[in-house]
Amino acid sequence: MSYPAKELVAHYRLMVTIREFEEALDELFSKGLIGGTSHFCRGQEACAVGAVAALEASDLVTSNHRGHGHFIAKGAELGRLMAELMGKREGYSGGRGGSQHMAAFDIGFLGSNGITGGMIPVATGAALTQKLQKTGRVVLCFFGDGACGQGAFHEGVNMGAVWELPIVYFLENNLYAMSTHVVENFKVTELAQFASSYGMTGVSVDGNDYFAVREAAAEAVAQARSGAGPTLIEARTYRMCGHSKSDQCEYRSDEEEASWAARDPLSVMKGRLIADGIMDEANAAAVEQQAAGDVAEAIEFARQAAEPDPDTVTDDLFADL
Ligand SMILES: Cc1ncc(C[n+]2csc(CCOP(=O)(O)OP(=O)(O)O)c2C)c(N)n1
Ligand SMILES: [Mg+2]
Repeated sequence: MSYPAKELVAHYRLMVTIREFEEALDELFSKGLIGGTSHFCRGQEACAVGAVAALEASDLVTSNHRGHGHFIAKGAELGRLMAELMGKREGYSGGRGGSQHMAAFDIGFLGSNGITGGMIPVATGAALTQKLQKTGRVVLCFFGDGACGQGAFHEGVNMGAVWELPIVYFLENNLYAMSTHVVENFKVTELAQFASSYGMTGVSVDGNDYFAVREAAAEAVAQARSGAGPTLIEARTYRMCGHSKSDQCEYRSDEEEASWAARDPLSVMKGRLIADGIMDEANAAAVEQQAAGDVAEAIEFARQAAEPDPDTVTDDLFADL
């Protein structure tokens, strides 16, 4: 499958933007400008950008705790995303949700969620809505290997398969759920095998290769939209960072980390675009500079943004105080 050159360069820029955004975030944490914790998707950018590339703009995405990349790929405004992380009023959740609790229904981003596997039933319900209301929209549901150990995964995908819902279950198998290796969590070696238990299509792809991800996602999206039901895509990837801010990765070997760093999805994409004559080193450097500029602008926007009004502290609460 060939794609327009302009689009591929734009998607490379998006992948670099995700990387730059989280690198900037790391620095803001160290300066104390952002508190709490956060889960970075460094190394998994091809999953987010490649899979979302297979969607129409009106399609829907659900995310998990490692969601900055998914949200940026779906069209998040970087400034509002950064403002959310800084707890500002202009943030996507008014500064109340932070990294793991952001949504933007207007661009079809139904939300990130800190509960492992928690969005799988939500995404399945959203897909049921699309089917009943005949909207023609597809739901793309991102989650990790750890989520496959949750009942919510098995109940959700079974329901999606039985009702032939317009949904793509996108599993980012980055080999670890916190410090637990995937072989300690599951007897099956290819997590895409779970699909056969539920009578649905299952495929395993190189999650560090934008093109492999996009092709698998495009097929799955077409199947879902045609009414032929869901696909479970297992994208094999690696988080090139700790699980969260406090993780020093002592459970992984230097050799393992180095072997995945050699297959960094940004380098893979850049190498492919240069080999195909779509970009040269100078174009790549310009794109990288643009991405860094976008992130710097977002930080400035967020720093200038207003703090939430203390009088609104009880707004949007369901419980009466
Ligand atoms: C129901 C639930 N159990 C445990 C946790 C603690 N927890 C947070 S992230 C995580 C691991 C998730 O692993 P995976 O799904 O593979 O995603 P990854 O972090 O690798 O992207 C766990 C166990 C949680 N957030 N929710
Ligand atoms: Mg994982």
